[in-house]
Amino acid sequence: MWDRLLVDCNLATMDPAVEAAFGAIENGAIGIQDGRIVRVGRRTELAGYQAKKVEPLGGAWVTPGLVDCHTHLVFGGNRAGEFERRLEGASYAEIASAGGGIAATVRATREAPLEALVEASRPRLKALMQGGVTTVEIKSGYGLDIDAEAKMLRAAGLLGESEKVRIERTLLALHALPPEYRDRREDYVRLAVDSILPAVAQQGLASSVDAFCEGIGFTPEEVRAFFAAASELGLKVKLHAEQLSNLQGAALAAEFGALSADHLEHVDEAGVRAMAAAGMVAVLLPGAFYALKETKCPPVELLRRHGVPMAVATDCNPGTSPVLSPTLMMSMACTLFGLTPEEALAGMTRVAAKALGLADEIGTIAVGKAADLCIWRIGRPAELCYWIGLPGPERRIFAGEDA
Ligand code: DI6
Ligand code: FE
Repeated sequence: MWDRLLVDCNLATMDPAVEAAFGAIENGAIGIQDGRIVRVGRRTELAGYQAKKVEPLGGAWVTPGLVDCHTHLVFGGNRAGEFERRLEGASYAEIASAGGGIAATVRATREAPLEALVEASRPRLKALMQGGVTTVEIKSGYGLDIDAEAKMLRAAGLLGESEKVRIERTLLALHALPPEYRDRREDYVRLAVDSILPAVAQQGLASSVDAFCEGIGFTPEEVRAFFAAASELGLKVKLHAEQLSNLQGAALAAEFGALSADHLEHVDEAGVRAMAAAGMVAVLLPGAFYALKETKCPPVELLRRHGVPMAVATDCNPGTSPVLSPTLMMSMACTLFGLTPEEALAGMTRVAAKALGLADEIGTIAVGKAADLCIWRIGRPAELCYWIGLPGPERRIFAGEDA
């Protein structure tokens, strides 16, 4: 006797083993037991089974819960004032030299007590959840010292404990040079590698590390030192690479067996080849592309040709991607980058799960996976990408429970 049996629904399983677009099973059914999917198939194939609760869904579509594999959603304050000034003509550089930009968020994040940081971040997490997200990756990177980076990661952990969502935490110690290290960058990199990283690893506050490899961020050699130390400590690595220029970050990440390289507007074929050989995911972030009014798209055709799977994420952050809607990112991935709706939905489910190293656990509707599901009142899966500003699923199921 199962806990739940969902019937009278269509399934976009996103399972490659199901040979149809979107892994679709029309007139399907899902059996759920102890928070896991125990059976998936056509209604007729599940006819003999019983459950405590049999739930007809009136012809709705069921997808895997959405996975947002790249966010910076824990931070203090916000930068709406800077947004207004930029619209009035102020440049990003002017704002930064007046103490704004990332430095402003670092100040606000350091000042906020842990509880205040949790509560400031909760509405953003709730918005993503209402949009259909059941797993979120959250990065640090606005603390930039041991205590404040640990505080950010603790805040992310507390959010995960108090909301029906899975949280994966990433230490992004090499995000920006903190103001007090302006003329001492080597000292800051040493602090990140020798102090912040081991402290975070020892307290189990993150499962992976990330860095911003860019002219305005950190050099490949600085990133290499950080990745080498992180790998020694058993942490997975991923990288903000080739967003504004090509520093061969994707290839560097590949050397460390990275989970993903993210942004990638400026990646070249050598970088894509290295990613393919290392089995990495390309995480595409159309919110930042849009907000920065970028014109160079990530090389989607090249990624396809080399078989590099593409994830799509919000990059939710206060500066370059103040995005609160996962389905809007799927829409933009199609319209701005040329993904198919099936690629975009895979990018926020199966491929995003792979980008987090959780492909065995979440990301498709398949036997053995966590029962993280979204129920959408739509006529076909492409509607998830077609509507601009879709409010979210009618219902969300997290670990087998309504959420
Ligand atoms: N990529 C970006 O564009 C930013 N961080 C990053 O890794 C900007 C974050 C911010 O402005 O707060
Ligand atoms: Fe980012």
